[in-house]
Amino acid sequence: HSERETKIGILGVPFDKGQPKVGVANGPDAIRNAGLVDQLASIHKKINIKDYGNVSYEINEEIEKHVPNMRDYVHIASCNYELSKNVERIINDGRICLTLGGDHSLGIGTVDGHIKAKQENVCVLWVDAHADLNTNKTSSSGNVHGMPMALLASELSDYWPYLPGMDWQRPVISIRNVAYIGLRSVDAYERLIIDRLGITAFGMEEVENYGISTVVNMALERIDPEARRSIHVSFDVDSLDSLEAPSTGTAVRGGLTLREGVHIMESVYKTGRLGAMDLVEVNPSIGTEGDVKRTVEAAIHVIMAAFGHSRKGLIPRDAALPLQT
Ligand code: 4U7
Ligand code: MN
Ligand code: MN
Ligand code: MN
Repeated sequence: HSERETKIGILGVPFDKGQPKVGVANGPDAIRNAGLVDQLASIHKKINIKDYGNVSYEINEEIEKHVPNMRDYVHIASCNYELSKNVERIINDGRICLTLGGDHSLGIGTVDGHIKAKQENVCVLWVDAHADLNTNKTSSSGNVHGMPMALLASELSDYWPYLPGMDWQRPVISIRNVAYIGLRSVDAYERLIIDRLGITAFGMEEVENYGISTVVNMALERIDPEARRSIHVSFDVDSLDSLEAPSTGTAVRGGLTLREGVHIMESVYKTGRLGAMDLVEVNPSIGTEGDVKRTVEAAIHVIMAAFGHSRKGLIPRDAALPLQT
């Protein structure tokens, strides 16, 4: 374990229209204010960080206002359009794009931007309690943060109506290049799709049966068998147990420990192929001050592991043990 040159581009997405609870738009600043940049910089000297600030968007008035059972559709389409362009630019700047959410509907734009930058040579690790695989026909809530994977998957494109203002978004990721880790709250139609399409899904049962280390290795082997693809990790903080990350809108008990979350990202870091990471669904308006602190700290630990922080400690590359003088 030693230092490796790592260029990071941070992008905040203060977006909350993919779900009904207030507060999740403050996720990016809560994570920044807890010292994210300084902590990342402290991993080692070969880390180079640029904070691109927050994405802003204007409502595209051309877009027809309504798609059945997709709440705040116009916001979703307009924000993700800007987001995709930002992610594409950051990756083309030669940086790993770290997107701070915001609710998980932003996964539409981040995965799209990553795919455009890397000419489709991308695989996706979706770490989440939920599958986020609903269409507007199957969703019981109409909340788009439960739909991004279904919008991204090429195998599901026939199950969507025409989506005005979303022509830029090509559902190009084959679901064969996607793996889930952490599932424990899957809707009936989502389960149907997972089974019919044979999607690689490691729920909490598999984490128990095999252990997290084997699970990550199996997941990466399935979605990137030749070890050539750029890896996109979309990390929903609700994948963690609600004792570890209580301040989130759709908490589910019985989830990953922080150690398991950290282990996933350490494994991804070791591949050297992390291309983009989302850390989403931190809601600083939910829970006590202590809950918020705990959740934000958990998010930062997971991010640190993704960018090379080692629990074993790092050997400085060119240094010798200081002599007594
Ligand atoms: B999250 C849900 F019905 N499946 O569609 C839905 F249970 O980004 C929850 O993973 C979605 O937090 C959760 O509304 C979306 C519900
Ligand atoms: Mn999610
Ligand atoms: Mn979730
Ligand atoms: Mn959620």
